Amino acid sequence: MRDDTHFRQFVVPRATGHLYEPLGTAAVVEQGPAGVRLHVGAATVEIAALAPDLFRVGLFADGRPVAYASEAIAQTVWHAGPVAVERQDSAVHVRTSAARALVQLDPLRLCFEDAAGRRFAEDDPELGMGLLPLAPRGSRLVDPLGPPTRVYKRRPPTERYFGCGERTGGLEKTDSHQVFWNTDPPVEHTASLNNLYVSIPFLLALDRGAAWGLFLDNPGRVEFDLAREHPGRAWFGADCGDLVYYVFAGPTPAAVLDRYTELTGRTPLPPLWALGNHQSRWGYKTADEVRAIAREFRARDLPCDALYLDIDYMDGYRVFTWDRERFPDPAGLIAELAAQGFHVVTIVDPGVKVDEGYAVYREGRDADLYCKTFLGAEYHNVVWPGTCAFPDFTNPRARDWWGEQHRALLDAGVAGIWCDMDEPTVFIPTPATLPPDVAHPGGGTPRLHAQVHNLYGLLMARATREGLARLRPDRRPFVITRSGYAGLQRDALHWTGDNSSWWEHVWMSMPQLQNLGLSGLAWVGTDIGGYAGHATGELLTRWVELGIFQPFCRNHAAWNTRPQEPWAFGEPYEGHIRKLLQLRQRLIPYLYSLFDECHRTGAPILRPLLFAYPDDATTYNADDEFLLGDALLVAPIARPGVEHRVVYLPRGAWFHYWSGQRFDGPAHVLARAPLGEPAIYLRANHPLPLWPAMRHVAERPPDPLSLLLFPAAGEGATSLYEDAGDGYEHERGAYARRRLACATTATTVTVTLDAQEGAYQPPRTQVELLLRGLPTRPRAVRLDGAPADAWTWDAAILRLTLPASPRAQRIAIELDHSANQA
Ligand code: MIG
Repeated sequence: MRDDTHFRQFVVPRATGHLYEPLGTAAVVEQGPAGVRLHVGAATVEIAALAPDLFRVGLFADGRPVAYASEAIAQTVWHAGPVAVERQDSAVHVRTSAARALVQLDPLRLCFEDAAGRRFAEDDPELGMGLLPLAPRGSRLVDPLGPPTRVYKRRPPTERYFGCGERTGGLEKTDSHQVFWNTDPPVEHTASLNNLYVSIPFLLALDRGAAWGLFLDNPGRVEFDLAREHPGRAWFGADCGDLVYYVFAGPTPAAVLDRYTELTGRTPLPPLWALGNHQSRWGYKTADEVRAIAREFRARDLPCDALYLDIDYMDGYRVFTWDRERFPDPAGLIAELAAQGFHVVTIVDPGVKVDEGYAVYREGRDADLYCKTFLGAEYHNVVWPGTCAFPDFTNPRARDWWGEQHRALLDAGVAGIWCDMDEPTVFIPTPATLPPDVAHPGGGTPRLHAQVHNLYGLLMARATREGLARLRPDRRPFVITRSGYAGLQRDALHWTGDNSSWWEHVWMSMPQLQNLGLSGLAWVGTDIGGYAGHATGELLTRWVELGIFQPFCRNHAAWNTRPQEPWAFGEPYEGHIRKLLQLRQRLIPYLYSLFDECHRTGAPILRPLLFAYPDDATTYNADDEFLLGDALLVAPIARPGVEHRVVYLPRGAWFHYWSGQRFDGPAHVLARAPLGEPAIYLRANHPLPLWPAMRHVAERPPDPLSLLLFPAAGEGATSLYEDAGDGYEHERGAYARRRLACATTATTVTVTLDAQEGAYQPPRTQVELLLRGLPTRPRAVRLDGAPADAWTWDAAILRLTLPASPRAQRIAIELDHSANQA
C-alpha cells in the first residue's frame, strides 16, 4: 500500500503512520429485495446476493457514490432466486437458497455460511473492514483517490490459498503476500519477484475439501496478505478507490470457477488453427528469413500452424506499418505462407511514435485519444519507436479507433494480433510504467493512471479483439496479450512473458499456468524453450514435452539467444520434438472439446489436480504435474540428466500412455520418462478422442477419429465437441457435441457414444475405437446389439471400426471371464 500519496503535488510532505481504522457501528439505511445498504460514519456499505452462491460487498468511503461499473465485469444483471433479507436486533441476514450473508451491525462484521452451515470469508472479529487514513485528521493532505481500504478475514488453520493470477513460485499461496500491479519485470523471473504482467485479484480458498472464492475488483494497486502477517488472518486491500469484492460459496473449485467466469466472462471458442503448434522468434527480420523457417518446418515434417512477426516487420517500430525493404510484399508473403498452412500473427505495441509525418499518430492526436499529463499536455515517453504517445484505452472512442487501425494488417492477410508492452511499459526512467498522475480522459469519465493501471493491457486487448471482430466478422479473433486484468479471458489469450531458458522455468510454468487457470484465464502458455538465455537440446525437448499440453503452444525466444527452432539442436532432439508435436496435433479434438467445456463452465483446460480432487490434500502441493481435462495426467521432467521422477496419482485407475501399465491411486509411483517420452497417464474409462497426426490443422484428414480407451472396473466419460473450426455457425446450431462414456464390469466393457447434440456433420465416415489394457482377447464384440466383425486384436490392442453416425452407438465388449482381471 502506498506510504503516503501518489500525488506529491497535493501534499505537504510529512511522515505519517498508517493506522488502520476498522469500521464501527453500522446503521441500516435501506433494505432491498436482495441486499442491504448501511451507513458507517461517512462510509456506505452494501451487501447483496447476486446468485444463490454469489454475494457482492461494496465499501464506499468518505461519501463516495455507490458504483460497481467495471471493465472486468461481463454480467451485470443477476437473478439470485428467492432471497430473504431478515432484520434482527443487531444483525441482518441475506439468505439465498444456497447460502447466507450474516451482517453483524455493531461493530460491522460480515460472515458467510452455506446451507450445510459451513462458515467462510468471515471477517476478523477485531479488524473487519476499514480504512487506512493517509494522514492524521486535520492535516493538509489532499488526495483525489481517497484512503486505502481493506478487509481482514479470519483464517481457520485448515484453510489453504490458490489462484491469484500470474505468479512465480509454487501453486499454493498460503503464507504469502501478493501484490496486484502489472509490471514488465526484469527478465529473470525468480521467486523473489512478486507481481508480473497480469493482475487477477482472485483467490480460491480450500478448507478441508470445500472451496470458496474472493474477487476484489479494483484495477488500481491491490494487495492480498494470505496469512503472511498473521497465521490467523488474511487481508484484502485496495490502494485507492472503493473496496468492492465478490464472495463465491463454491463448494467445489468447479462451482467457484463457473460463477467467477459468469461474472467476469468466458473464454470464447478459439479458431481451430490456434490449437496447433506456433513458432516465433524476435529476430525473423526479413520476408526471406520467414520463408526459410516455413520451408524448414514443411521439409522436416514438423507440425506448425502459425508464424509470428516480432517488432522488426514495422517501419521504424511505427505500429500498423510495414518495413517495405525487409517485407516488400506482405500480402504476397502471407498468401504464400497460407498456401503452406501457416497463419501469420503480427506484434503491435501501444506506444504510437510522435511523428508529424505518421498518419496514425496525427489521427490519434487530432481526435484527442491519448493519455495526458496532469497539466493537460499529451503524455510522452520513450519505447522502441522513440518518443511515443499512449492511447487512452479507457476511452471507448480510442478503442474503436485502435481497432480500426488493424485494417492495415488484416488487409495484408494477417491472421492474429499479438499485443505486447501493454502494462504499459516505458523506457524512462528505467523500464517502468506511466506515472500515477497521468490522466486517462476516458472520453468524459476521467481517471488517473493509478486508478486504472491494471486495465491498460485488458483494454488494449479488448480494442484489438473488437476491431478484428468488426473488420472480419466471419472469423473468430485471435488476440494474444502480455498484460491484462480479471476478465481478460473474454478478450485474449495470454502468454507469460519473458521467462528464461532455465530448468527452474520449466518447473515454474506448471504452477504458473495452473494458477492462471484457477483465476479464470485458461487459454495460456509460456514461451516454450525459454525466452531469455540459451536453450539446449535437452532443455528444449523437455519443455516441448510439457508445452504440447499447454492450451497455447508456442516456441519463442529473444534476439540475442541461441536459435531454438525444433531442428536447432539436431538429433536426437529433432526426432523427439517431431513425435511430440505430432502428439499435440493428434490431441486437438480433445483440446478443442476442453475449450468447449471451458467456454461453457470456466473450467481450466490445463488444471491442477486439486481442481478435480479437492478433498485430497496431497494434491495441494502436487504442482509439478497437472491434468489436461479429466482424462490425462501429465508429469513432466524439469531437471537435466534425469529419466525418472515421482508422480502422484490420485484415486482411481491410471494407465501409463507409452507402456500401458496400470496403476491404482492414490499412490506415489516412480515413472521412467526417457527423453521424448513424458510421463502421461490416462484415466480409466475416459475415452480420449484423437486425430491422425498432420502438419497443420487445415490438413485435417477426415478419417478416422480414434477413441483411445483403457477400461478398468468402474465408469467414466469425456465429451467430444466439433464444429467448423472458425466463424459463428456453431452459435446457430452447427456444432456436434456428444458424451463418450465407458462402464466396465468383470465381464463387459460397454462404450456408449451418446447421440450428438447439434447439427454439424463432422467430415468423416469412420470412428475407430482403440481399447488397450485388456488382459486377453475379448470373447465377442457387439455394436448396438448385433455381433460386430470389424475388429482386430493385435499386440493387446482391440481395434474396432464403426461407421460415423450422429445417433447413439453402443459397443459391448465381452471379456473372457476366467482370464479377466479388470
Ligand atoms: O522490450 O518485441 O515479451 O516476447 O519478443 C522487449 C520484442 C519487447 C517483449 C516481449 C517479447 C518480444 C519482445 N518484447
